[in-house]
Amino acid sequence: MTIDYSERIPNNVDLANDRALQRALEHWQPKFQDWWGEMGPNDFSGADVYLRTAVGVDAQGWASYGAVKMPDYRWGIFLAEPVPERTIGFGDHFGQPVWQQVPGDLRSQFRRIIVTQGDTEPASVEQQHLLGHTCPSLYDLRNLFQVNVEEGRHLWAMVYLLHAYFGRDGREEAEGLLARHSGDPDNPRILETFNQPISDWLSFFMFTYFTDRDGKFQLKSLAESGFDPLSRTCRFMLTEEAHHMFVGETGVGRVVKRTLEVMKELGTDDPDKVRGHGAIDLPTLQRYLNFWFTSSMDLFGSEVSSNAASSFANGIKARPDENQYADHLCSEAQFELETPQGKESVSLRNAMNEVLRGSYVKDCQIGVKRWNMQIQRAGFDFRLALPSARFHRSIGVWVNTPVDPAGQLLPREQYDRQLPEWLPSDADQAFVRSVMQRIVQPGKIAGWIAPPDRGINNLPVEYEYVRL
Ligand code: BYC
Ligand code: FE
Ligand code: FE
Repeated sequence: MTIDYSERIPNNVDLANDRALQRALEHWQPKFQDWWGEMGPNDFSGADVYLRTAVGVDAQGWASYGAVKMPDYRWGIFLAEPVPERTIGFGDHFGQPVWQQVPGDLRSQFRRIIVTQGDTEPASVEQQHLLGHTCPSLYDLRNLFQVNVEEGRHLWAMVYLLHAYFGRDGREEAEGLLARHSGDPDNPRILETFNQPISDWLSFFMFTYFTDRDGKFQLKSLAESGFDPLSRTCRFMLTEEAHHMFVGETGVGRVVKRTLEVMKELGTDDPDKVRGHGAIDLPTLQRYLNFWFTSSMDLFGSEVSSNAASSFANGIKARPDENQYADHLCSEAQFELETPQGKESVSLRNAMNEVLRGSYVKDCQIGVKRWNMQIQRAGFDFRLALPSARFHRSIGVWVNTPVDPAGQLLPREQYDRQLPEWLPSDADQAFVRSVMQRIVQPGKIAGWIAPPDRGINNLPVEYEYVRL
């Protein structure tokens, strides 16, 4: 089905033929726009931004590019094409046809997961609300806004499901998604990472590398869902997500590149000298990485989780790329878990969060390897590393355990003394903020980051991606 842009809400779900649903969503639309105007990048409402907009849902050529003022962005509802005769690929309903409606007994479980997913999307826009003011280039400013409008669209994706399949409860939850706010002490976002401020661009790049990658893995496991509309929604969201992680990987890579240039020029890796030259030293990058990686690890939930087991059993949420596994029932299998008390064997279904987290960690390694290649080629010994999964955890069996980034148990007082060395200190953050000077001349770039290798959609790097 093609996307209909003549409608008030662009969509490929034939909204025009469901008047009640259309009315309900058109009622929510101005509330979304108000939220965007208040919590989004509202100081840039008048800017022309070179944005991509979805025009189809097939993998090839799904987007069109052009200058758009963000408040006029056409947020819509786009589901990937249905797979004919699709069946449920895991759990107790294995082999049965997928559901086009939510089974009554699974309503609250599905709703909870959809709400949790939906909650992260506007949260990230709120977290990045002021970043535009300190952009290192127009190219980066455009990427920030591209990510922001697409996270707004991901909110639409979940709100569509809530309105279309969950009746009055769903409509209430859709209101809640605009009422909670990142970091609001009275009404915070559901998952902790989404209440952390993102007040500098290094955090933004770490967030899009590590936290959007949690999005990738969660969406992949929901794309396996037995509830077909959820699966199709998530499949299309994944095509958008790839760019967000690209922004993160290349963003960190460009910071590393610039830092190495300065290190070579000065002939030293002394952090103070590197900083004195306006670049961000590698140990500081490592501390930012430690923070965002460990926070994102918590997003997978506890290692042992009855919620995860029942989501798998009930056909709600599988493993990413479920068809790569031989056993789709997992009713007998066990999983060896590492806990502070030693090895423990748990049922595989109960360990599904840990399985997901394991695939995530592997994927995270890829970028770290690339960044380290850059450092190695420049002739320096420093290496970035993902900290151990035990380090600095706020969820699961390792909570409050004094382990260092290498995963070694430490005496509590030594841990407390050393922890500040492993995470961004106030001074680190103040320094990083101090180099974040706004650069908005086309083709110019801030001194702490290298220019990108290429521009957007085959345009040159110096293209005026945002006309302020
Ligand atoms: N912070 O059984 P447990 C994205 C709660 S990112 C706070 O261990 P479960 C994006 C949990 O909710 C992808 N609370 O975990 C990225 C539960 O609470 P209740 C987001 C947490 O339920 C960048 C309790 O602890 N999508 O798209 O198996 C930009 C016990 O939970 C946290 C999803 O997460 C935490 N970190 O799994 C924009 C997919 N962790 O119910 C967007 C949907 C756990 O006892 N969510 N808790 O009050 C899920 O599948 C699951 O809810 C979770 C947790 C994986 C989050
Ligand atoms: Fe998203
Ligand atoms: Fe994203």
